[in-house]
Amino acid sequence: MSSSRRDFLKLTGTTGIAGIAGIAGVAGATVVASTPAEAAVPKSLTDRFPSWTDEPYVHWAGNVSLYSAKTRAYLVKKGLHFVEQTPGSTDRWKKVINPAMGYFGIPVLDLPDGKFISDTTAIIRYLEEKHPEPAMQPTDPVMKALTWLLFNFGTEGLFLNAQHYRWSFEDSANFAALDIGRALATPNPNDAAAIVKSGRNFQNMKLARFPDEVGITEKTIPAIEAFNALLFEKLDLHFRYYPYILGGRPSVADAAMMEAIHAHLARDIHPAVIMKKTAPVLFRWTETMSRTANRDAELPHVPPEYITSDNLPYPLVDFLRLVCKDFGAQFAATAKAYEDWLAMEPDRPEGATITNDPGALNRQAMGKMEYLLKGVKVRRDAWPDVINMHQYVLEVVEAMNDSDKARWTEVMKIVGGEVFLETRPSRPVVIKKDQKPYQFVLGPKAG
Ligand SMILES: N[C@@H](CCC(=O)N[C@@H](CS)C(=O)NCC(=O)O)C(=O)O
Repeated sequence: MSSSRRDFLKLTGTTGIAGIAGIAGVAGATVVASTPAEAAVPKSLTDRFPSWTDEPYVHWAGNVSLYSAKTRAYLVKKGLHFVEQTPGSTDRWKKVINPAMGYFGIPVLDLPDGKFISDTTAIIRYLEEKHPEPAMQPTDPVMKALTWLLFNFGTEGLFLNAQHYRWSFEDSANFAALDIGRALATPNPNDAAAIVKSGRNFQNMKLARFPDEVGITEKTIPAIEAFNALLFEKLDLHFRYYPYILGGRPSVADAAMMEAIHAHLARDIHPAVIMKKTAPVLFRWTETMSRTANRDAELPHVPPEYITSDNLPYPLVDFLRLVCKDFGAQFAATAKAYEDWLAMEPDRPEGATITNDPGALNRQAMGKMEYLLKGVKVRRDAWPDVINMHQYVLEVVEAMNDSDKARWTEVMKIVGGEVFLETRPSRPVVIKKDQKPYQFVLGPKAG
């Protein structure tokens, strides 16, 4: 059987409705190879819906997956034609993607030419360049820098919130484990026991690693929860006035924030109840971000434009202060861990993998870092992703004229973001996730 990307484009045989009380009925679809002839769409429909004839992007993802929610929200709001597929036991995943990457990691984006890209940031940077319109970032340089800062925050600043609220509560954990089992289901998606077992194995692996790897412990949990309560409160207020984080138009920052806020906090049982009770408008934002229409039903008067940097509304400023304080501390510790890692072996060649644990390449740890979250010390692995994303902020700032630079500095000072002004990695972190070695690697030495 060919392992072409067409293997999974057509699902047939949704049998097993009778099994509705059990898992078998849900997963009765069979994956079959579809040929161009089989995939043909009647002419009457192709005339009305031309995009049906385009080759779609394939988003290898999981509905339950944290990072998949970022790329999915991006694809939806960008208006790109895509289909989503869980890895399961499909040939292309097993025989092509997984061996090429050398580790399991989703999401992955299949391109029409047979190539693929892994990593949410690499995928979004690629698509923004390939499809400049409609842009998912403001043109005003100050707002654009802010967008990439929030992109970094949304991608890595809420990891502890996401994992704590999923795995520390039995109801949430049971729900997620079942969903994960289905996404990974192999070899038989109808085997309920195997699905539950696969999800449970994943859960046990995560729970065993979280205290040391990311610092979720009895001591840090109260701080994570205090931070989460403030996050919900501030975002709920902002979204009463604006449908998106930067105003009347969605951006890559919204997409990144969907990662934790939608995939875990709005879907998992325990945090979803907290969100619906304490931050219902934030919950509505997760729905708005999941559909293609950009105008929000409750906020039709907001023009479809980004907020301008000379007119930042108070709730947004207040939220940015929270980001700068709490993510700022994590960011500063990551930057220090990176410089320490560089200093350990200053002559590493360009292209060297940024890690101190070559066995763990999905999450490349550079060493341990420590920072304070709500006054409590968090000790955890530092990841190069955060430095890579900061470079996109610096790129925008470097291209600014003097008056924009002055404005950016002023805004950052107002919201307590000095650390984002001052931090400049001494060697670039290069994202290389569209070809081997599918890793973050070192860029050249300066000068
Ligand atoms: N930096 C990656 C992280 C992707 C990632 O960690 N994905 C999770 C699923 S949400 C995964 O594949 N985990 C596999 C594992 O932990 O073994 C990205 O932005 O895409």
